[in-house]
Amino acid sequence: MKTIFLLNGPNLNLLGQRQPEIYGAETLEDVERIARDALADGFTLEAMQSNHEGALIDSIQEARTKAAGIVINPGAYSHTSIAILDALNAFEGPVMEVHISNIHRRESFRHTSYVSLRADGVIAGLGPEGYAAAVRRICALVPAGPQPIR
Ligand code: CA2
Repeated sequence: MKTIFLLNGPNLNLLGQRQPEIYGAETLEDVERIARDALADGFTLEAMQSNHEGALIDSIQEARTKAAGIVINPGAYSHTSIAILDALNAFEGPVMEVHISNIHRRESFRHTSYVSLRADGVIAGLGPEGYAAAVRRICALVPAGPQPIR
């Protein structure tokens, strides 16, 4: 079984509770289920959300030995965190960056993402469906066979 890490950053625990006009009505739990439903055979999903940059970095480092790929919505850290970029640069597998909203149609400070410098793909504006597309892409990119022991 190969593991995909699904990481959600700050404030995404509030999904479905506020600003549905931007982020939709689905909760974080819904998003994690949508992502899980998109897994190909032989893959499993490990999901976490944190409001703390260091906790996200700890998970990315953990992924180095435990995950075949990472789907990450870094939230506002996308636009600020060189530390998350550095952690992702130390991960060898595919990385998909997801934004629920279309960050390019929003304030200019959301138009750049440090994480995009590392991501193999970037999805923005598809709503929760973006997580499913990202999971499908990771499954397609990861070679078949057992997870290598690093
Ligand atoms: O569109 C996205 O997924 C974002 O990564 C979401 C971040 C934002 O800072 C990025 O620019 C784009 C914010 C997540 C906040 O989520 C909330 C959800 C419901 C209510 C309040 C905040």
